[in-house]
Amino acid sequence: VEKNSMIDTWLKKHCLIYVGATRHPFILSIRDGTVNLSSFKTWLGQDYIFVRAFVSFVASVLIKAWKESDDSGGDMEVLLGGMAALNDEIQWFKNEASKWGVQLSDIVPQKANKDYCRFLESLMSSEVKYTVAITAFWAIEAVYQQSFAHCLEDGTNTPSDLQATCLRWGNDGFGQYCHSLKQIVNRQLAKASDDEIKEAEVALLDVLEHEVEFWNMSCGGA
Ligand code: HMH
Repeated sequence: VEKNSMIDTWLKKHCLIYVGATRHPFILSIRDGTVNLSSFKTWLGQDYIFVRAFVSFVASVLIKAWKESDDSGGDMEVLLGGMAALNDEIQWFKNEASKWGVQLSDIVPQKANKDYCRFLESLMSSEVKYTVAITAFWAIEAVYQQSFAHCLEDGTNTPSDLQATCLRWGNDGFGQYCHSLKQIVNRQLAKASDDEIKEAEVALLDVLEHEVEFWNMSCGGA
């Protein structure tokens, strides 16, 4: 079905870091039920801050789509659907935080989070091409989709009070959405210049590294 998928080629080439991001010890600890709840709460509070930066990044990708892509692939609709989901997600974080006794107004972003948000901000520049930004966007969503779907497979020990979290990113609808993003990326890469393709590959690797650091930070507890 997916011939000439540049993304699949890259994921094979960068398999180790990709597995590092999508099968991180933090995710494996949710999956086998040994997760430390203070790590989970750290992740929850830090990710809320991340998502607020992420919404701004997605807005910037939408602007690039409007300027650079023709209307044929339905890119704007896919991105707008993603933004609608993020609106939901922010409310979900607030509810979840109050459930777990996490005070969101007190959260101080940790270094890995600040570094990741700064990276997003660098991609918001109008100098950065749509192809590069949408590649990063797909990767950011795909890591969470792959990670949390892994916790929902048969025979896993995911604690029942974390199932809803895993379903948020591990549900089939989110999987479909990531697939739509991936198709957009592959289509963009197929017509991109060599320089753009190189930049997009670097952006993918940057995302994977930031995701690993973000999980590491969560494991740190505190
Ligand atoms: C750190 N990566 C991080 N947080 C998220 N919420 C996502 C990806 C996906 O939305």
